[in-house]
Order: sequence, then C-alpha cells, then structure tokens
Amino acid sequence: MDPDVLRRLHDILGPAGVVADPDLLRGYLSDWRGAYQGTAAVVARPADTGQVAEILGLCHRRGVAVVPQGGNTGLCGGAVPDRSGTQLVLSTNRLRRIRGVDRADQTITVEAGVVLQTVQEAADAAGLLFPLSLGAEGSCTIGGNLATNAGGTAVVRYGTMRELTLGVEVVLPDGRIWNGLRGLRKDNTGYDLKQLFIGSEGTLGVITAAVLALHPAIRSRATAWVALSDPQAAVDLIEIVRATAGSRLSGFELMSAQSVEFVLRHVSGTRDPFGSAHPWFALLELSDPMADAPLAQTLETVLGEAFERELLRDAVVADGSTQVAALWALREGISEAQNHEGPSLKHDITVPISVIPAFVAATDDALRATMPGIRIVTYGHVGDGNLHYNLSKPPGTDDEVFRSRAAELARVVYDSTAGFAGSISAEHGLGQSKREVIADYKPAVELDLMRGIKQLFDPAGLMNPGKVLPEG
Ligand code: FAD
Ligand code: S2G
Ligand code: ZN
Repeated sequence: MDPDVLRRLHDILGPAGVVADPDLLRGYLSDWRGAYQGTAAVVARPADTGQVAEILGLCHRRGVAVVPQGGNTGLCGGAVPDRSGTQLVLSTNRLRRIRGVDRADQTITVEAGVVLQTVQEAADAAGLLFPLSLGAEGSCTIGGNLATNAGGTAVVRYGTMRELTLGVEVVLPDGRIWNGLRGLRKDNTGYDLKQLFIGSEGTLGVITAAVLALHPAIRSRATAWVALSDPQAAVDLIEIVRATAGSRLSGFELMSAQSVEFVLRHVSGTRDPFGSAHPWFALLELSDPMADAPLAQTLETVLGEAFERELLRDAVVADGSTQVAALWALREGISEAQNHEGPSLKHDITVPISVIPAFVAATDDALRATMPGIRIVTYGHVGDGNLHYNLSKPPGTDDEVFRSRAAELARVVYDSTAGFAGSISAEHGLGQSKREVIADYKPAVELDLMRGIKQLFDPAGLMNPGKVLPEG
C-alpha cells in the first residue's frame, strides 16, 4: 500500500486505529471457518462515522479498495480481502456505541460495530425485544447483520433484518455521509434507499449506524422437540401450528438424524431427548408477550392433533428454561459439530415450504448418485422454507479429494433448488463463494439492474471488489 496512504491513515486514526502487527492482522485476514484467506498491509479501525468518512474519501481519491468487516462470522468470504495486499480492511469493531433506546417509538439506535447479543441485552434492559437470533450472535455485528440481511431462527415470526430496520447511516464510497437514521414506521417519499444497503455485503458503502425496530418482550414460552418420519410430516405440522397458534409461532427448526448425530457426538453436554433412533426431528417454539398466556395448552392441542394424524413418532415438551436451552443447544450445535467431521460444504437454500419434501428427496438422491456415501446434514429454518444443506465427506475419503468436488456438489444442490423455484442463498448472501454461480441462477435483467446500482454508488469499483456481483 502506498506509504503516503499509510501515513494519512495514521494521521486520521492515530495508533489505536491502525493494526499493522502481523500477529494481530491474522484474525482479520481469514473467515470464521478458515475457508478464505487474504492479505492486507493494515486494518483500519475508525472510532466514529467521521473517521470512516475520512478513510473512504482518502481511498476514493487514491484508488484503494476497501473491505468492510464486522464480526467476521460471515459464511461466504465476504469480509476477507483478496491476496493482492492492496486492499484496506475497514473494521467496525470500534463503532460500538448504543446511541439511544426509545421506548415510545420502540426503537434502538446502534452503531455498526455493536455485537448482536449486546443489542438483544440492551433491548431486554429496556423491557423490550430485539428478535434477531442466530448462532453467531455473540460475535456478529449489527453492521454485518444489515450487510448480509441476516435471518436466523426467529424469521418465521419477525422477518429478516429488512423487516427489523427503520433507518441507516451510511458512508458512501466517495466519503459522503448519508444520515438516514429515521425511526419512522411510515415514510413514503420515494425509493426505499436503506433497503439497497441491506444485503449489499459491503459493496455499496459502509453502514455506520442503524435504527432498529424493537418488539414487546416475551413473557410466555412453550417449546417442544418432536421426532418425525419425514419432511412431509414437518410441513403438515407447521400447518397445524399456524392454524392453532397463529403468530405465536416464533421458531420452527427441522433437523435430519445426521445433523443431531454429529451434535451428540461432538458437543459436550448434549443428550438425545428420546434415546431411540428417528430419521427427522423438529424444534418448535410458541411465545407471547402476555404473561401466563396458555401456550402449554396450545402446544398440547397442536401435538395432540399431530399424533392423531400420525405425523409424530415421539414428542417432548420442555419443562422450564433449562430444558428449553438444552433443546436449542441440540439445534445450535450443528454448525460447530460438523466442523469436527472434516470439510463442511455449506449450501444455504430456500424453496417454497410446500415442495420441501420433494426437494429433499430429489436432492438427496442426486447427491448420493454423485458421491456414494456422502453424509448430508440437512437442517434449518424450515418455517421460512430455508434449509442448510451442509455436506460432509464419505467416511475414509481424503479431505482434499472431497474439497476438490465442492463445485460439482454445489451444482447438484443449486440445480435442484432452481428446479423447485428456490433461491441458492437464503440468508448468508453471496460474498465470494457464490458470486460466479449466481449468474446461472439469477435472470440477466436482475444482474443488469444490480450492476447499474453498483455503478451509481461505486463507479470506481472500490467497495469490496470480487464480492456479490459476477465478473463481466
Ligand atoms: P462479517 O462477516 O464481518 O461481514 C459480512 C459481510 O458484510 C461482508 O461482505 C462485509 O464486507 C459486510 N459488512 C460487515 N460490516 C459491514 C458494514 N458495517 N457496512 C457494510 N458492509 C459490512 N447467518 C444468518 O443469516 N442466519 C443464521 O442462522 C446464521 N447462523 C450462523 C451460525 C454460525 C455458527 C456462524 C459462524 C454464522 C452464522 N451466520 C448466520 C452467518 C453470519 O453470522 C451472518 O452473516 C452475520 O450477519 C455476519 O455478521 P458479521 O458482523 O460477522 O459480518
Ligand atoms: C444456521 C449457519 C451455520 C451453517 O446454523 O442456521 O445459518 O453452518 C446457519 O450453515
Ligand atoms: Zn441459518
């Protein structure tokens, strides 16, 4: 990197704001899984929006590419620089202020580097709820959640970050600051600009703060773990839950036996609620802001009807918060557990809920025909039609041999997804891992429109190059 640019960065940020020590740099230059590596001369750590604006203005004038980074828990390599050593990583980990909570408006205004769990706790302290919830919530940041339009386990009731965001503050690639920090529930004055930045994965500017919508705190909860014969039973069960409990459904996660087997094998403290083999499991949760809402009875009604219709092989209703946590640990442990089984080839897809059974059958058959013995870890937010199809190698297969077939196996999953009118990225985004294949699954006119937006905001192409949009 040009020594003059380095000098200017030090002038803007001071010693606390520039990371140059190779040992300290390392954590910024590889993703959470170690699947992507890059290099950078330094990492900039601005302390406020003004410094972000100065940095982007400098980089814009000097033609330096910028890679925004939050908690670096993204699963598509979107926050990792390339190997040229010319890109500047801009970390938001000093943008950590909670600028305010407004109980009347039910909003919280936070800076991009605030960790999701901290926002959940601040909302809780105000007697309210920020419902975004995902396995990385102890490390991921609100800026990353916005940039990836994060989903997680509560989307079935509260939506993704698109539905949870009322306003954003963004530093544009040329260094201008757009203060769109409005908490209005209604603002019908033209294009919804904030939605362009939500899901932009660092390619249109740096999100520096946001106004987030809060919801009433939950005072009643009922959680069940059920064993099912197949995904069709899960789809039928969702219908019963929705007909009986309506918007009180706040979580519905489906897991294959393989998923749970890995967790029981590798995550200490987890135990199988049934102690007998079943092909599929689901975790369902009802919740309500009303204290003493009759959710246990509602859940009993749901399970009773499901048993009558022979949808369930077994069921357990959690009796208290310890067991609720134990059931969620079975679900949330899948990602980490799978890492102990060699490379995990991740596919985060959505299909219409109605076709999930046919999709799973067709995709499993196609994968097994492609690689006999492959282990298929199917799980996720089935209430949104979102499944994680994460593949582990057949026992005895060499890691590199398995990795060498990643593109071929991804094609099998994505072609099947497209065949069922689905999307090849439900919640993790495109990053660098899906930027080339997206051209095969997204209509050319959509890619043209996206390129037009990129050209408008970042004509020099300095914001997170090599991510999201395919070459061309
Ligand atoms: P990073 O990884 O730092 O960055 C992600 C992308 O956003 C990059 O392209 C980066 O350039 C960009 N970016 C980051 N900050 C900014 C900013 N301030 N302005 C502009 N661009 C920015 N995701 C889900 O949606 N649902 C899940 O259920 C889920 N579960 C997970 C479980 C585990 C165990 C792990 C490790 C990850 C999981 N994720 C999940 C993925 C990940 O946590 C989310 O994508 C999260 O939103 C990323 O936040 P981050 O702060 O770590 O972003
Ligand atoms: C989840 C993320 C992890 C993975 O657990 O819901 O979004 O491994 C996933 O795919
Ligand atoms: Zn997920």
